[in-house]
Amino acid sequence: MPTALITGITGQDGQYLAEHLHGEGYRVVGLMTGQHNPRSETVAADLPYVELVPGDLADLASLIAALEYTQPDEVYNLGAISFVALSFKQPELTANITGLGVLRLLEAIRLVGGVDNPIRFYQASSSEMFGKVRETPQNELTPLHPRSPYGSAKVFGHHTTVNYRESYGLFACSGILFNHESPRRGLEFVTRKVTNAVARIKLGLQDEVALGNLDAKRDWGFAGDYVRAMHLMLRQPEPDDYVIATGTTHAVRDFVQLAFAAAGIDDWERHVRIDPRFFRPAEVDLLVGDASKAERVLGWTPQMSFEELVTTMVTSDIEIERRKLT
Ligand code: GDR
Repeated sequence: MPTALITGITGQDGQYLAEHLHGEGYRVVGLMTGQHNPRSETVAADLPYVELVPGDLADLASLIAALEYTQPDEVYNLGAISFVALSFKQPELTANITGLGVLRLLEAIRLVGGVDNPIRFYQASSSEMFGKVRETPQNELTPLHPRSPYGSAKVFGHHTTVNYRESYGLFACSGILFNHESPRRGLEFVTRKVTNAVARIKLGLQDEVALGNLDAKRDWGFAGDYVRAMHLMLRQPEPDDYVIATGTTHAVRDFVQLAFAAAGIDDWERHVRIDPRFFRPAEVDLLVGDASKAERVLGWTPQMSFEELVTTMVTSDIEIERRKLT
């Protein structure tokens, strides 16, 4: 039975990946930060087959101990300060966890794995690295120009992953994932913030939602589709980097309109207030990915359409909010 160690096990992607790997016959171990972390109870309830080990991306010794105990075949680094807006408020913390955390984990893998290092490593890189985009669509060779402390930290993590592959021969892959969403998305991200608000407006629990820049364009896919790509990368004969995206882009405004429409509300503008607090010091205006390499080499294509994704999230949030009422 192969063993996978996942950092960021409590996040959206950690949950989908754990389910996927469990279904593939893996022993799944999650790295859990903190003392009496309340999220460990959620993991135990939702993913009872996941084993938890203590460890922190800020603490190299704890990563070494976690690897020695787990003896993983594959390590997926999904742990990060992942909210771009927060990274402007806590840039040093973001650099430490999202950036240096990658270096620490790679060092731990190098030390524990030894000379014929069998541990395969996946780094969750991000389309935020493209930032002020130099070309459209963006592919694996597009120059990077990050626009936030989060984007800069991800660039460091990405280059470090490539560097460990080239320096030490590690089987290290970087998946450059464009935005991926689901009913499990955190409420701070714009998609889930909107679908949650739409559900509450539909049920008469609130009247409006405050948002920032509606003109930004994103390539939004379904997280469940994207974790399959992570696994496929580590199953190849050679390590490499891949863009994972749908190849279509929509403005935040389109997402909002479609989400309201999915709940049968047509006059969406009446329910949206623009609040400058949600604008960022620097914005990523347009993202659209070219995932043709992933299709060609990994045989990966996304299954869920944008429209289906929006409808699924709205339907799920209406159900969640309804349940709270009863
Ligand atoms: P992003 O996701 O920054 O692309 O990073 P997010 O959903 O936070 O923002 C998307 C776009 O929506 C605009 N926006 C708002 N965003 C939020 N969160 N809240 C608002 O009220 C709001 N109004 C408008 C933003 O300005 C932005 O342009 C996500 C994260 O998951 C990263 O961790 C990941 O690496 C990338 O996707 C790929």
